[in-house]
Amino acid sequence: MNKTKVFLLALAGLFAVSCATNTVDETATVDANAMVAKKFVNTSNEAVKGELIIYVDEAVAEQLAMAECATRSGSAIDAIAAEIGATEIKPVFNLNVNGDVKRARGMHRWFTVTFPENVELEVAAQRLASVKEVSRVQFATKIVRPDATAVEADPSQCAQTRSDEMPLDDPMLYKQWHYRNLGLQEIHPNAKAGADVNLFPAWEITKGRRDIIVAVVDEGVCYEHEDLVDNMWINEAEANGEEGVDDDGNGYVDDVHGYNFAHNGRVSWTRSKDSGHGTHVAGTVAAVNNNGIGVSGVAGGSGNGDGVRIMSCQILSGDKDAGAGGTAKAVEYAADHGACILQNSWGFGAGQIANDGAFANGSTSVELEAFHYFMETQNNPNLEGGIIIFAAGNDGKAVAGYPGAYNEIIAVTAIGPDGLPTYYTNYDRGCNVAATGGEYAPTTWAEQSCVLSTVPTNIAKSGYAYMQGTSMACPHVSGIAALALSYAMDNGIVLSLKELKDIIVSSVNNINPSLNGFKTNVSGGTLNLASYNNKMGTGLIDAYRVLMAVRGTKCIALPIGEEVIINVASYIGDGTNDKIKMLESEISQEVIDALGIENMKWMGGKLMLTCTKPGSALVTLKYVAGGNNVGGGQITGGMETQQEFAFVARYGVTYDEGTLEPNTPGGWL
Ligand SMILES: [Ca+2]
Ligand SMILES: [Ca+2]
Ligand SMILES: [Ca+2]
Repeated sequence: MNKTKVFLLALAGLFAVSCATNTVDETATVDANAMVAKKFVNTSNEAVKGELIIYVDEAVAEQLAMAECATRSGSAIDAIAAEIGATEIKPVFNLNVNGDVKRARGMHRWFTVTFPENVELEVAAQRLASVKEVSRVQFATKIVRPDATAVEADPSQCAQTRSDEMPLDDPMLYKQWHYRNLGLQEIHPNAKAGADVNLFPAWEITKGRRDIIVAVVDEGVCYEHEDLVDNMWINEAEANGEEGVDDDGNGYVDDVHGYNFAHNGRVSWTRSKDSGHGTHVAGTVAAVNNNGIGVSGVAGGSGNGDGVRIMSCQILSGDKDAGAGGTAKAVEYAADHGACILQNSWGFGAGQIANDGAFANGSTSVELEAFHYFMETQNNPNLEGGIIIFAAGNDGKAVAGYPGAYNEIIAVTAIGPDGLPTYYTNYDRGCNVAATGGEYAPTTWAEQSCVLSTVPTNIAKSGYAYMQGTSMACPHVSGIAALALSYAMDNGIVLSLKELKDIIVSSVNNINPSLNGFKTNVSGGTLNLASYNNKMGTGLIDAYRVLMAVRGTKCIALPIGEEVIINVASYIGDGTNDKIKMLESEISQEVIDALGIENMKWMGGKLMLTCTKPGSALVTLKYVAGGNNVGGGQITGGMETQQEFAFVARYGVTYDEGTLEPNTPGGWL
């Protein structure tokens, strides 16, 4: 996550500067200055010099688009453009692709104005804002690099040394505790079984689909990486075209696997200051599965060319970033070229944008314009729109950074292998759901407790490394969103964007019961866990529950090591219907093994059992609906019926001390 200080809407500062120059009609000038100040989308804090973004009215947009010279468009802007020495005024968005739709949305009204860097930025902004036809002025805030350190994973150290059966043959999968956590001390002294995204049972249902494209907005993705190359999105016209030529006429030269919006060229990952961050994130979403090498990706397929595809929308490159306009174009590119999931492990500093109003209060930024375009573009027949997922940020603050904090975007917090909040994660306001982001083990700083994924070989010779951060938690959720969509496609289910978001934030396991006392963090400090209670989003995302929600199967959460009673009536209707009586149903050995079920018995139409380990399984429960006399083989008026349920056993599940029934969390189902 970057730590940019941006977007603070401190209009008062600009206002004061303007007033000081005021000599004639004070009231009129103050009013005019107030009008000008209202046009600013953000402040000049951390802004790039020599560049501003403006939003103009229809007529000026036409004139600027036609103009060959920045200062001679025949529009109201010419005089100011000449005054600030503007060298270029270019539309932000690419109207060559999907132009009619973009014009209807007003996207053609955004322009990037370029002028000499020695021109005072605030003065240039004030001058442009003084033009009546300019309704918004945005500073191009610098995006600071995510502060990511990759620690090389040595494949020989990562080879499987235990005898557990793994679902895929990727040799390093067994070190990816973030997918399936067995609670091993070799990973982390306080590792907790089941503190994971419950991926293995989800993989029994789907591992991805080729026709789903996930755009990674980040550093460049190393598309040559041995464990990513087969899951890269390919722009066929460019792949089979000529170098240096825009073969598909989309306005971008040689955009074979995406585009570098920071350096305007090919996707890259070898400049100094490149950290491997984009490649790491991409590997979590869709490293190639079951290919006998490296790691596994959440939606990386089964080894039969069926992984989801990664598109690299590069906004960070060496010491450059794409700025506000370039970032907006990167998001636009994703929407224009088929992506339906937008993976974003970047953002602005927590608390620097106060709230949704400050982010989008009638002065929508150019990035938000692009986000809305992405969300409202349908690229997949089974998802009505595009889903945007962001890291919540690593400031350790009780608020997510924007854009993730925005209400239409999912912001992901991070837990460690101990199932507890990490020392760095943001939490509380604006945070929606938690995932595994890893955290160095206290005192030992052992890296195995971070997230293991792919990096370019110029970052780590082996091509694999550990990193920690909400940046690493976020792609777990993007990958799970891809699995949800894969499963929806397999079953002909069409999801609205809201339905998919609802499924993701409600298919979670509760982490609150563990949030008491203190946790020693890696640098010897302590976290007061109670301050995270109910604030890590809805809970820890569970890939299996997500798929069950897509399928429409109810989940029954079961605690571990506690005797509980399952009464099917609690899960039907409003849960209080005494005309539903459970019949003895077959619980297969497979289910018993998956959850380590002990002491199972049927008593009075209820099922009593104890789970001894984390696990997930499907169970069909039979019951009599509407019967008022069940027993002794006699049923009066009842209809024998059955329903499929998913049992999910996890630590921290609570139950009613009186009835011994597990508490049923509300939510999507
Ligand atoms: Ca092209
Ligand atoms: Ca080309
Ligand atoms: Ca692999």
